[in-house]
Amino acid sequence: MSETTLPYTIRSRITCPHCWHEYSPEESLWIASDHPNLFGDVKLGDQQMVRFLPSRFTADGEAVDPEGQRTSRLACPSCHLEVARPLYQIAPVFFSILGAPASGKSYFLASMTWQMRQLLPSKFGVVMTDTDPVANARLHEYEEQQFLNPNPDALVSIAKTQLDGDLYDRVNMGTHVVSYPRPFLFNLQPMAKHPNHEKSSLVSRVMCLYDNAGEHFLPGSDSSTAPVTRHLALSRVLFFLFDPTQDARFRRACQGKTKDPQMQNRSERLARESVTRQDTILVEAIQRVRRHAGLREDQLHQRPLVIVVTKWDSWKELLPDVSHEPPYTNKSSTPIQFLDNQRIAEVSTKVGDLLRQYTPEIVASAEGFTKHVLFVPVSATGHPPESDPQTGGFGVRPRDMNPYWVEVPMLYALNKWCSGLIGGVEKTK
Ligand SMILES: Nc1nc2c(ncn2[C@@H]2O[C@H](COP(=O)(O)OP(=O)(O)OP(=O)(O)O)[C@@H](O)[C@H]2O)c(=O)[nH]1
Ligand SMILES: [Mg+2]
Ligand SMILES: [Zn+2]
Repeated sequence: MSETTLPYTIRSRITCPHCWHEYSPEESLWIASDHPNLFGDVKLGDQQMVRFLPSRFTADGEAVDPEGQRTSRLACPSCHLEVARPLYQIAPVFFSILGAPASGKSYFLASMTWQMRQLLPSKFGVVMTDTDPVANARLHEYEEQQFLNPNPDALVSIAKTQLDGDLYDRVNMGTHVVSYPRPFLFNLQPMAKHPNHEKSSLVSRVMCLYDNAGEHFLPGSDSSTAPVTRHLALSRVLFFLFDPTQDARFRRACQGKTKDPQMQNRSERLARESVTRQDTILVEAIQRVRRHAGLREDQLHQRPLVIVVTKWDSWKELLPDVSHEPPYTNKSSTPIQFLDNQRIAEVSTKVGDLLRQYTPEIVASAEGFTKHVLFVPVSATGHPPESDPQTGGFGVRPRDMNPYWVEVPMLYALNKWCSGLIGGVEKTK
């Protein structure tokens, strides 16, 4: 494939968002049209169209498949999974979201993407679109259930993320089958009112996120046949979700100060297990990153780590003077808003001090890993869950959904470590 076969500037290196293989665009495979003779791919099985290296192209840059039909869909030469076209034009940025089972990762993702879709165009002059709507379908389901539900009084819940199944793609590598987690992909591009609109090709990004099951971060659970957390190696920023409701010390401190059933006393055995678990997960993730980066145990990493403290609604009484008003501010001369970084830093200091008091081991592990640690409290629901008598689990009613600060960790990461899209103000007072 030469540059003239596609109607836009092509990046010289592409990173596959499924298997993280890096390749040059001319190595790409193409996905055959839906001709019945072309069903079946060696790596992906009978239900998928064959992947091929074309020898013929149409005048407008599409490939011609072995049955003479045109196709524009591209695939990774290593795993054969489809690589959406914007990844050939726009630089990707990978973010990893990690945390213990039930720490709130899936709710966080759904509320964050929902909030970002509303806020980015209206307040920050950035459009956020699905790079590949099919790949993002699961996240759409979550968002629709929580925020667009025609029955706002129904008790709904996001299912626990499975360790395998339809959130994963299975690829036959010849000697073994590998299971890759499906990425969620979003285009972020400056709008006409954005100061960097003219530099769109430089500052735009494809944001790549993954929803792992908490168990994937336990020692021994990432293998060559299920490389479920290899995105940690590429990740620009790590988001570690810490859940105070799983910590006996936080639960004790919140007694009488919350209505959240997750803060009720759990059995001593459960409490002990989950305390070790959250710390173990952070330490394990840090070790995986160190291994991939070739760092010694005592070397600090340059990579930022955001400790996202989830379920803020359930422990907010521990910091009664921290307001959850959005940390955005205006500059007189521009129509777009900026992050109030001073306020975010002040809140980070307070939340960091709180964690130092109750869970010093989390803070010590984080600060031993990198100089860039930020603590951000978030609430994905803004409301405690209720027990669902039908399932025995927890659910929320869509009418109660009132997330706060849930998009702040990502906006801050984009501002600080992926410059040009989201503006920030360091001193507001
Ligand atoms: N109070 C409160 N509860 C929350 C919030 N976000 C999630 N929860 C509850 O936390 C529980 C677990 O949330 P999930 O998002 O499914 O957790 P997860 O980290 O994806 O868990 P795994 O998929 O098992 O790894 C659910 O029962 C939610 O009701 C929040 O912002 N506030
Ligand atoms: Mg989940
Ligand atoms: Zn691939």
